[in-house]
Amino acid sequence: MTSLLVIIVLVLLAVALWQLTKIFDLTQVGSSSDSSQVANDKDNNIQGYLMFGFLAFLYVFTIYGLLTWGNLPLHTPASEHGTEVDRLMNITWVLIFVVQAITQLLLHYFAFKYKGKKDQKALYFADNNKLEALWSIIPAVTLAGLILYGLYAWTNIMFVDEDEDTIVIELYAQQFKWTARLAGEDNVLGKANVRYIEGVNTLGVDLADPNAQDDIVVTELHIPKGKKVQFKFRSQDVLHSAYFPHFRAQMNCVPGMVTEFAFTPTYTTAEYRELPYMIEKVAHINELRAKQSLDLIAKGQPGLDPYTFDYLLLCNKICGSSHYNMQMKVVVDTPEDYKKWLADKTTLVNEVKASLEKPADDASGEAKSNDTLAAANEVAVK
Ligand SMILES: [Cu+2]
Repeated sequence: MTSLLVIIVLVLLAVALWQLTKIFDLTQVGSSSDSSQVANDKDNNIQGYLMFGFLAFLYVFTIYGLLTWGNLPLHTPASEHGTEVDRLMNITWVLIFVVQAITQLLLHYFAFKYKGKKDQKALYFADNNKLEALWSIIPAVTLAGLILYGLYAWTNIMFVDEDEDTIVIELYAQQFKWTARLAGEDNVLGKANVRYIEGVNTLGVDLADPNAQDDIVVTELHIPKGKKVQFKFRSQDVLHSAYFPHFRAQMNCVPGMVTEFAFTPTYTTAEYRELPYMIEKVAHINELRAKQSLDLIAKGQPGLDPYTFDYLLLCNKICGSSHYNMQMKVVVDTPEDYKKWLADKTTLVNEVKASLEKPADDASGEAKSNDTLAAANEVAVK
């Protein structure tokens, strides 16, 4: 509402200003000054120099932006293919930067050089084949090179050797959370379909499928360092996009189909936290949080906890009202820690069994799925 009022006030101010200039023009009628609507040499000169002014603004703002926000892009990639993605990205940036700097200079310089002059006629110039060939071929070859390099990098990244030893994990997207399913000892995921969704079985796994017997469902994802993880994505409702910024990986999650992406993590969470750039970044975030905490405490509210870095899986497709908060913590462990983490996990089949036994003792006879899941976990741990 406030912003609407501000907009209305701004519009009214603009209208008032416009009316005032009109009145001012009317007061000048009959005076000796040049009231012609055609630009004279003086006007053209001013416009010509303004062109240079704008060029200077562009350059100064670009340098300012690089200095102020240049540290914000993602830093060290945490996956094997990440360096390849970053190289492609950096080449593209450098190319764009150089071409932009030169073409803007030429554009503004020529606008100044060929500004209007009294009695000067424009030269009629039909075409120049040499020039046209030059400015068509150079961008075409550059772009083709860039695209071919991109395709080559993409094919390399997406290729998974069938004989390669990988870990298969399903990521299930729904408004607004992620759930992971580990393929278990056989490393094959059991079939799944939305029709099988019932109670604890929130991913719709076909519990009769032999491959599903050892599948494990988790809400916090752990993966081991140095081993290729093959992710298979499904979506329950709308389009989502699985985005692992630190691993330079992103893939759409499409209802009705399975999409894939595989990568090999190269830093454990603990190692990544120790990178000098990350230590500095976390210290800066905590400085800001400490300041904000003081304000909050002064208002009688609880302060903020200090931040520690964690890898995240985010949703990168605007999928609804809580899209911004659709995330899952991803922990990269050493292979030994990964084994330890995996050791006490219960299979989905056992969870379902436990949940079916539970309501029998339950007077109400029906337990909500979350409660059932917790209950099944409890039974399993015992
Ligand atoms: Cu989403």
